[in-house]
Amino acid sequence: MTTQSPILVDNKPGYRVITLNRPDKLNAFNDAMHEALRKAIEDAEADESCRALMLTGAGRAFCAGQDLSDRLVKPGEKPAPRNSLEQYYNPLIRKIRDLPFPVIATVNGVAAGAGANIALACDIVIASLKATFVQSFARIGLVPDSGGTWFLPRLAGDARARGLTLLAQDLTAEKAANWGLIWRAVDDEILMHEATRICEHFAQAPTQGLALIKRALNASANNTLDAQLDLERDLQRAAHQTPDYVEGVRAFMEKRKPNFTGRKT
Ligand code: T3D
Repeated sequence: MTTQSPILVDNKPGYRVITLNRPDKLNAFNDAMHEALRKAIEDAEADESCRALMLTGAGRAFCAGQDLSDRLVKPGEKPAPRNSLEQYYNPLIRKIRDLPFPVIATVNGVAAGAGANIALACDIVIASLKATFVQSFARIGLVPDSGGTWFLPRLAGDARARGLTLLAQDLTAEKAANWGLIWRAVDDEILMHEATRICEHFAQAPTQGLALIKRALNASANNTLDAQLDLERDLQRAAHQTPDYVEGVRAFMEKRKPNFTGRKT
């Protein structure tokens, strides 16, 4: 019997596609999938030619969060203390936010529990109109994790964050887009085409500048306007030193398409 890999990696020119691959479990996370995903992301980060990352799911789901079959407690026993947030989910969310290139969640189907919040942590979220986002935690007595209690109030506002997390109802991709939680909801038939176009765009974009934009946006949630203005000044100075800035201005003046390399020097 062959064991299927919990993560599939497809190296495309200028970007990588990582597919969560436990379709029978709606791509729920077990330790092996966490380890494989961590390695795949580290490999992408170490590859200088990788300028964007797509995260998607195999089969009919994006990801159903933690594999609950690993969490079943026998009658009369107490649940074992779990370290999975510290060990896996929190480093994953931090890594997605900190990667020096855009991360695109291509949400092909249901995204539940940590699966929903991993998608929301990505820079661009494009979803099939068939997809739903489910803060399912309260259905089983848990607290939203993987940044859900941070992202949701900021993306959707406090009232919607409370409704979504406390009622734990399904949110359609269409409503998620209307509420500003995600970038776009599109017909299922064109999802991969549209997501690929985004990745191909990023594969030829001024990557160093995009990394600086990510840093600015990541910091803005906790900064005063004064602090953010100072940060923008510093990041703009760094952007001015990139070859892609020089190329961008030159191409504009020469009325041609820029040829961005994404390189640091
Ligand atoms: O303990 C810690 O480490 C803390 C960390 C927590 C992070 C978390 O993510 S907690 C939240 C865990 N996830 C959930 O609570 C979601 C559970 N799944 C569902 O609520 C539903 O499956 C969905 C809403 C995602 C989809 O519903 P539906 O009706 O489309 O599919 P289904 O029939 O429920 O599921 C299909 C199969 O996938 C089914 O298996 P079967 O009967 O065909 O053999 C189901 O058991 C399996 N599956 C779905 N989600 C999980 C799962 N198996 C294990 N773990 C899952 N999370």
